Amino acid sequence: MARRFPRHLRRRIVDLRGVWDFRLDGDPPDVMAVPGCWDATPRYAGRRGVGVYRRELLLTDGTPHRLVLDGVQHACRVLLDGEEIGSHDGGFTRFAVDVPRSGVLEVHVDNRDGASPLHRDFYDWHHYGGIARGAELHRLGPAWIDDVRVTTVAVDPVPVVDLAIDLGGGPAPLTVRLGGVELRRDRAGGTVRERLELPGLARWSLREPHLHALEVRFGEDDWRERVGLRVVATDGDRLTINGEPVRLLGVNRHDSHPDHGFALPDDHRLCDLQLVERLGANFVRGGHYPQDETFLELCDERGIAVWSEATAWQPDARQLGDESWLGAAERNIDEMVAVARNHPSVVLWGLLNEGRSDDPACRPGYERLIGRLRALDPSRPVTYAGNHTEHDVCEDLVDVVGVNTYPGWYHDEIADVGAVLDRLAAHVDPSKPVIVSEIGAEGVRGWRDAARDRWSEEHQSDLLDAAIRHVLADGSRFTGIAIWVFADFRTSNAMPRVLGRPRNYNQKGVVDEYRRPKLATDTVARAFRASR
Ligand code: ADA
Repeated sequence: MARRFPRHLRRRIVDLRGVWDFRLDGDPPDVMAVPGCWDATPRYAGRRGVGVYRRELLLTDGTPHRLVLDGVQHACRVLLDGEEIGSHDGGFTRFAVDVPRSGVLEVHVDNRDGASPLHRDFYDWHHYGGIARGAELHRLGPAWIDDVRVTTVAVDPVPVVDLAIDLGGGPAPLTVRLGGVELRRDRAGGTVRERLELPGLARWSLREPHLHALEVRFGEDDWRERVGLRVVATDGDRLTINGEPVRLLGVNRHDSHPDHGFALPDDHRLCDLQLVERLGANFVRGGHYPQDETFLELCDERGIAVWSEATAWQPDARQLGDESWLGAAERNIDEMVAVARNHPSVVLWGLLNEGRSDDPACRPGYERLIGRLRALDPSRPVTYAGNHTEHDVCEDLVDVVGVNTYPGWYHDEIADVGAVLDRLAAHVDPSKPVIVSEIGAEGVRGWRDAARDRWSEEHQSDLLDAAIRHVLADGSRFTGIAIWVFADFRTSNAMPRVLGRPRNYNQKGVVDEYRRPKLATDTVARAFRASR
């Protein structure tokens, strides 16, 4: 959770990273790292249950204090001296719990199938358990800042941003500084809205990702962001940034690693981005859940576009008609937007991966969740990755159409890739951009085969080459491509999926789970770079 660009320099924050007391179900007392995932450690490999994390919390004074937890997989109850003070479901997002006094903190973390409606074993990934992205204790003081939301409303003729600042406590002086503009107000709590004109400030783009420091002070408290001035829109069948059409070339990415589960250290996230850059890519789809904030910060700096996606995998009418599932999905959307919205790299909001968008019974669920996203942030196009393109009844609800398809792997042959992509694209409203949001083949690293058969590195490489060249061809209908997938990843042990996943890994990675290259690495890099 420690950000590259610290959000607070003045607020008193105790970073709770370290080794906590831990006990999984009836096992003997033990210890576990925070951040960390217990089932990525040898003693608890593959274990499901309720892990109780324990440590003492000391409040420094009588002002409000808040415990901030990030990426608790998948659901938890938070207790202080045995009394419940909060609960949460859904991993991959950040949430806060008010802490009334000093005492012994326990976080009871549940990674069993269905502990959260958003995490089910039939999904095509392994649901590691733990406090995966960090924990902090914040002293808020007598006046504090709850949130800062920054939206670029225009870049021409001068950049203009809207700020919304949520304040607690007070009254106290409020100061806002951004790019030479300074505002001073005397305020008590509530939301402050300001519109700032920023003449002369450079814009953010994929090629020139300029960032500007925003500092908000309220009494003793502070909140800092890096602002990228850019407007994302669609113009007919193109996606634009600052009015310029962009082509998104990249990969889908799981935020996981065999040695760390979902608790990737920053050096691993940086390593992933270095490899993404080596591929010549400018785009990452966070499939299928919100990415860690440090990763977004690094994308902001490097001009890598991000499709930020709320957690879901193939929801059907059962989920999309179930109030508890929809409620959890809404909270997940709210929490994703809260973390990701100020990051200029996030150019698309995504949701409901491969949901039953062909089933009219699902449409009300799509309407509700897409409506939620648009209400929270009308400034970004919305999309979903669909695999029912020919019979889709929800496509009119989104701005950009994502198409998931596996020609040359689950059906058809490599020679058919172009025809299959074009046939699917022909079903999409011609006035909307289309992205190939998933395409790929399994390639077992080390399995080289002169016959270039399925599962070989050669077959995977040939397929990706064909797909990228088709998307980049003159007159292409496609605005982008996200290869499935950046790195191999552990998947669910549930039958029958495991029968199609040797080693229980999804091996459609361009690199393997330890980020070692396959033949496809160079092939993709050559094909992406040829477009520049
Ligand atoms: C789907 C799904 C991915 C992954 C992929 C595959 O399209 O969206 O999560 O499971 O298939 O590898 O088969």
